[in-house]
Amino acid sequence: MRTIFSPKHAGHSGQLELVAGALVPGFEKPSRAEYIRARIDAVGLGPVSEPATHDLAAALRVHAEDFIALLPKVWDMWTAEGKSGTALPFTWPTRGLRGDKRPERIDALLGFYSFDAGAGFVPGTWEAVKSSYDTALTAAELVDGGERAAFALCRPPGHHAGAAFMGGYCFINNAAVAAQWFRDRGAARVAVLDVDYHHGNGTQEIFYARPDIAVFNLHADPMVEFPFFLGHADERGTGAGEGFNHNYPMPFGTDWTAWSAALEDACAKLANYGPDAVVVSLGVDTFEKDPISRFRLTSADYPKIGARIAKLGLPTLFVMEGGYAVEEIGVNAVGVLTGFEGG
Ligand code: SP5
Ligand code: ZN
Repeated sequence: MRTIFSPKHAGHSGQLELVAGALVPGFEKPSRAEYIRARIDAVGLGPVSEPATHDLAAALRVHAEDFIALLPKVWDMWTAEGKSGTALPFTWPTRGLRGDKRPERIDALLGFYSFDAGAGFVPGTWEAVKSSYDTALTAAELVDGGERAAFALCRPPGHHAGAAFMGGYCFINNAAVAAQWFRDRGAARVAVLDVDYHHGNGTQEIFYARPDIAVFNLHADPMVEFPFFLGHADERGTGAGEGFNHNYPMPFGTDWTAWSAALEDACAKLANYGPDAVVVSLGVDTFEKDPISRFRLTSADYPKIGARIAKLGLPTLFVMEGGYAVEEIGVNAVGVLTGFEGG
């Protein structure tokens, strides 16, 4: 399997995030991608190449124009106000405030276009976000061109980003961009299978009213885990999209036995849906040693995930999402891919 990977991810580095009342170094750090990159070579997964540059048209198919227009400007607007450090919001237009007025100042704009303080900007953030987007599209082109599968080694991740908001380490929703791109290239139906530990709230929001892109999400119960405000089992889609969104919330401590039962159910429904392509939001923060998560998958489980996805027999794009146990992230993420290839 071919991998697309950009060294430009590394500029998104040193950003702080708010954890338990303190600003701490972000868990979503450059070494994550480097460990995966190294593991690809170690196991001989296949060639690795850099993405081609794309314009933002494919992003505008799933994101709001004003939101996408802001992203390249955030850092300059932040420093123009004399600020440094990590560009983070601190005010949000929640219930009881006005969400119809777009403020002028950058700190307010960050709140207007975020659902948390988890997507901080540093000087290299936009270039990394753009390279992650290019990575997803370039890998999608390989699958569209006839490859059985491809791996978009995206960083930063994307599945928490919605049509007009960032959050949860995510800025542009790479998996959603790719799924819509497959539709625009002629796929009648596309499925997104999100196996990250956290609910892919952005992907769900983007496709919630759509019957042509079905979304399957396996994740920790939002009653007790981030993103908290979406991801329940009763969220089944709306309007024409009713019945095309499938959530599998699971309790802390979920191991392979319970998790794989959910995967089996999702894969059966996915096969029945009959998509022309599958986009896998590949998070490996389900790992037992993940520092921010509470599932109990082991490294031996990840190849089994890949093998089950391969059994679908569909053109498959893997898009990297979360996973924060950096020393094992390469073994686990690439384990899914080698499992897919039957090795
Ligand atoms: C793509 C992805 O996996 N995003 C996850 C965003 C999670 N943000 C909330 C992090 C909460 C961290 N809690 C730290 C507990 C440390 N013991
Ligand atoms: Zn996650």
